[in-house]
Amino acid sequence: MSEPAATTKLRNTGIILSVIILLVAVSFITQLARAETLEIELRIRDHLFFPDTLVIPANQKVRIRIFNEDPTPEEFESFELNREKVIAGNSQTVIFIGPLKEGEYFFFGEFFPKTAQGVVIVE
Ligand SMILES: [Cu+2]
Repeated sequence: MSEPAATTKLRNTGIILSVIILLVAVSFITQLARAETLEIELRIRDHLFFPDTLVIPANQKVRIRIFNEDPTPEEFESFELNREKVIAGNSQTVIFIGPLKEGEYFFFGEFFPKTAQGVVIVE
């Protein structure tokens, strides 16, 4: 049994509207997520961090893209940030930190701890 053409048309319009609303909602959420995550870059060169001081805002999630420009591997390590990650020589990785309270959070390169040192200042 077929339903009247007007009912079918109404139902299709409803489905199309739902899809449009869903797409708008998804793009809105994506933009929100993008705006909330700040990205900063950190480089390792000659077993040193550049910059050695990263200033980030409190209560915000931050993506740190770490480039290891040395040919040897290094491990980003921080007890205070509770992070450790090995980065192979001449490659990059990403770590996420935060949201954090105001303060200073030290980090170092576990393979070259005497030279590779830095701090995240949250303010
Ligand atoms: Cu470690």
